[in-house]
Amino acid sequence: MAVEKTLILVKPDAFARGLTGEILARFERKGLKIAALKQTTLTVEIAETHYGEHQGKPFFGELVEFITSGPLVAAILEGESAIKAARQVIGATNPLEAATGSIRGDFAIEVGTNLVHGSDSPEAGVREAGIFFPELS
Ligand code: ABT
Ligand code: MG
Repeated sequence: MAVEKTLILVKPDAFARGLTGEILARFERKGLKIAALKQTTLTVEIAETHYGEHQGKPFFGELVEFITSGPLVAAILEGESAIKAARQVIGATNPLEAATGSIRGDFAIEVGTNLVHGSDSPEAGVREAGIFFPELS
């Protein structure tokens, strides 16, 4: 076990639905600490950098359009095994396969609007934290 940092996004769909507080509360109740927090609206350039691993995939255009469509909330969460813990709280990528009790399982239906992002490795956590909070690195 190791203390890790993960980058969380409350995506524009969740922000617009007024789920920001509910979502952040679930991470806090899990035991993760909020180390940084901000509201921002992404430029296409930052969105393409953040989702760089998906460049060329059929859903990439829609993904960038969606994630830049309105304000979102970005947070760095810190704690033991924060990457895995946060992804457990978030649930599977496809909300219809996400467990009840997870954020996506409880509040989402479609994969293209699945409410929350969480880094998928410690390396991604460091990279993504640098994109959203350059002032901290
Ligand atoms: P993110 O936390 O947003 O990265 O989602 P997750 O890691 O659970 O899933 P990945 B595979 O990284 O998906 C990134 C975004 O792309 C969307 N997507 C994914 C689709 O729209 N269609 C697909 O077939 C797949 C595989 C879901 C994710 N984001 N949104 N919004
Ligand atoms: Mg991902």
